[in-house]
Amino acid sequence: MMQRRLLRDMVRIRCVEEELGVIYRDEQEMRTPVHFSIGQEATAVGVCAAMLSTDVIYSGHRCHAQYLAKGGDLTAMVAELYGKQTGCAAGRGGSVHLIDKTAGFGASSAILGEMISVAVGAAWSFALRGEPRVAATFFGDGASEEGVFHESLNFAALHRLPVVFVCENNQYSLSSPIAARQPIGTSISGRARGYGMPAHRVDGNDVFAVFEASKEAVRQCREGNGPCFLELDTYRLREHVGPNWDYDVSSRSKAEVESWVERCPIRRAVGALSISDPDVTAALADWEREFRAELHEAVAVAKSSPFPAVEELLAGTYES
Ligand SMILES: Cc1ncc(C[n+]2csc(CCOP(=O)(O)OP(=O)(O)O)c2C)c(N)n1
Repeated sequence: MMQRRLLRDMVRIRCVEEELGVIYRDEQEMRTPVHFSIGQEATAVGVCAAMLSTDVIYSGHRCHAQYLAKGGDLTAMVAELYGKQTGCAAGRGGSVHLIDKTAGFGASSAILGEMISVAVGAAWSFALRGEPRVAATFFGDGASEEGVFHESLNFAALHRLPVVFVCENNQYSLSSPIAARQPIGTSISGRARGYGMPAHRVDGNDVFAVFEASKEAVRQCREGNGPCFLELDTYRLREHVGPNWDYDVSSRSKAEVESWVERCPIRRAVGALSISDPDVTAALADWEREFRAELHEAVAVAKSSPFPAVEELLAGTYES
């Protein structure tokens, strides 16, 4: 049943990231910055569940959740974090440069906003070739302040391209709150509407609401009616980069973070589902065991894999 699948996918991402966070901190062997989506799983899962495997998504620095939700290979992702040749970017990219073409995960990049334009380019190619495929691009509220965001929305609206813009509004750009960066009364979805596309603001911690809104957005794109914008309100529970809680060191208060722990998308989905599906709590414990074991297996594979050979390091660059 779809609702269970949505919950299960969120639990998998949460388990993978929580375990990775502990190993990352304790071992110091993954030499890559890691931006976790702990607390934001509903956005990736709800949107990706509404897409087909032939559709393509793009993301930014906070990309593990979307990669996994779209069906990206976990073993290759973990190997990438360890910088190994078996990684999804052959150990050259690290956590912020994931890719899995088979799963329809086009690319991610740490340059804020860059992938918004690349997704528009992909959607343009679908339109020119007459392929019934849809592109989606995930980015934060901070990235919506980049010039490329505005150019991309304008171009996509002008050419009626099949692209879903997914803004994960977690209210912060590093430790800078949105109120310190945008004039009072600004609405990111409102700005998108100004470019002439439908834009919806949705509770991004309600996976079922995200899924319903995404189905509609993807349908509209696939039917050739042009782009659609989703602003999904959510909250990053851990520090901007790394596995720790940050309320002692950043501008976020403990009370604020805790209020969002209460609104955790997994808790909420369990609460909603357990009314009609009382066995879900028991299933949850089984899934957690399964996913934590799956992650540890991927870590073992990554550790036993080779680093790229020194003489191969320029392979794939412009110079080679
Ligand atoms: C072009 C560019 N400018 C600045 C940065 C530095 N930077 C990295 S992450 C980040 C904040 C991003 O905030 P947001 O887009 O809201 O995403 P979130 O981290 O909240 O998921 C910034 C400013 C960058 N990577 N690229």
